[in-house]
Amino acid sequence: MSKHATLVFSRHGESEWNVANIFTGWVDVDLSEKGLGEAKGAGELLKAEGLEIDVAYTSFLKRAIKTCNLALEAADQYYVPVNKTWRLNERMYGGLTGLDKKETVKKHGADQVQIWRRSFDIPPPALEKENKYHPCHEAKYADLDPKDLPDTECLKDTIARVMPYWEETIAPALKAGKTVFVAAHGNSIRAIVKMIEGLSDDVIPGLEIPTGTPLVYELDKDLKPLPTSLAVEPLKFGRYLGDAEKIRAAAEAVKNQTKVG
Ligand code: DG2
Repeated sequence: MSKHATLVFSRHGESEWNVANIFTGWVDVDLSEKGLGEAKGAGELLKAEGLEIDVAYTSFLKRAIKTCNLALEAADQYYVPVNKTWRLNERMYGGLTGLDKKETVKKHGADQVQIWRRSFDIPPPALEKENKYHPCHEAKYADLDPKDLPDTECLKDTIARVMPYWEETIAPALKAGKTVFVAAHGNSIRAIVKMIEGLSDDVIPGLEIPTGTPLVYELDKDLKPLPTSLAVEPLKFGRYLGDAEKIRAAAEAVKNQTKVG
C-alpha cells in the first residue's frame, strides 16, 4: 500500500501543572517557559522534516491551542486553518483534578493511583459539580449537552468522546489525502493512537506520550498505518521526530510522575 495521507500528533509542551506535578485534566492551565520552547521546537521539527500541514485540530485548552499555534508559527505555516474542539480535551481527571500526584500516591498507594492514571476502564472518583474545577462553571462549555460534560473519565470514556470527532472531521480530511496536525493531550492522543495502532487494552497503559514531540503516521487510503522501522515500543507504526534518547527520557519522566521515594 502506498502513502495517501499523513497524520502528525503533538502532545502540548510542558504545562505549569506538569511542572508542579498536579493532576490537570480539563483545567485550563498555561504552558511553562520550557513548554513554550517545546512547542516551538515541535514546529521546527515539522519544518526540518519537510511536513506541509493542510489542516490542524486542537482542544479547547490553552496548553494545546498555544502549542498548535507556536508549532505552526515555527514551521512557517501560520496560515494553516486550526479547528478547536472540546472532544480533543485531556481526559477529565475527576476527583483527582488539582491534586499533587505524589501526595495522592502517599494517600492512596501507588497501585491505586496507577489504576486511576492508566487503567483502560476504571475512572477516578467523580468530581463534584460544586468543585471550582468542574467544567460546568466554564462559559466555553455552555453549549454542550450537559450529558456530554464528564464528572470523571477513564481512557475508555475518553475514546468514546474523541471518536465521533475523529469519524466526522479528522478521518474525512485524511481520506481526502491531507496532512493533518493534531495538537492535543497525553490521553486524547493515546485514545486515537490506540485505535490506529490496534493496541490492546493491556498494552495501552504502557504508552507514555512525551510533551512537545511530533509523532508521525503515514496512512494508506483506508487510513491503515504504513510500517516504519523507526517506531519505538509499544508503537509499531508511529515515529517520533527528534532526538531518540531525549524522547525516551521524556516518556520515562511522564511515567515517573507518580514515583515516590
Ligand atoms: C496530564 C496527564 O495531562 O497526566 O491531566 O494531569 O497531557 O494535559 O498534561 P496533559 C494531566 P497523566 O495521565 O500522565 O497523569
